Amino acid sequence: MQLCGHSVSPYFERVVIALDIKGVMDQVELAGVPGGFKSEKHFSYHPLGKIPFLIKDDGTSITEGQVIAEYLDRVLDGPDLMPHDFEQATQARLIARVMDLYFSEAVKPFGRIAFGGESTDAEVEKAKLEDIPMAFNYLEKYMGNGQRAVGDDWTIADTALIPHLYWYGALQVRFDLEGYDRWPRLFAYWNHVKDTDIVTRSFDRIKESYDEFFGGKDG
Ligand SMILES: N[C@@H](CCC(=O)N[C@@H](CS)C(=O)NCC(=O)O)C(=O)O
Repeated sequence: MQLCGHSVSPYFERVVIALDIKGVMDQVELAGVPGGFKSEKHFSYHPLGKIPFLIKDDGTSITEGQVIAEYLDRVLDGPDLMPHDFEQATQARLIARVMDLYFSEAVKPFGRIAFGGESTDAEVEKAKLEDIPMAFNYLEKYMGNGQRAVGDDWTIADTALIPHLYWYGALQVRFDLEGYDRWPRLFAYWNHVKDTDIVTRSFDRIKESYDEFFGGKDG
């Protein structure tokens, strides 16, 4: 199987984190974007021309980072990242969904500026004072209080959180965004995981990927 995309994308990187936690990095080829980004071949695998996508051995593809991560969790060896307890599994999926739907939407004005685009002052202020705190309030409700996002073991929730929190950290420094202090569970979570090998390796991959694309300017 080929996992296509680049670690600069939080949706791609979460799948790589899943492979790393499961100890199966050697079972999936990290393939960039075959044919080039937005090529005809790219669109043949992903109708929107986005990353990530997974090319299975039969040549068909799966899109959406969360769906790919769940798929690989089921078909590959290693510890299960979807909790067996259904309540915990629901909590894990909720955390991933809050990050994907609300947090990533909230930080968009900063993302545009960081990646060379533009946002109005009003958009930036709203993101800083309303949308990001609201997304974190939502997340806080569903964060666990163990060693990891849900319970004490790595789950699919951690794979969703880690890359998004990398980007929040980068934006926080650049745009003077607030820390996690207002959200005790998120704050404690980050202190538990930020120096783990899983997070360190992920951050190294994201930085390397960013430098590849943007020459190491920021991030
Ligand atoms: N909902 C998708 C989001 C994927 C996504 O937005 N990928 C971005 C990179 S972070 C992309 O490919 N953008 C290029 C484009 O939209 O043209 C997922 O979860 O995989």
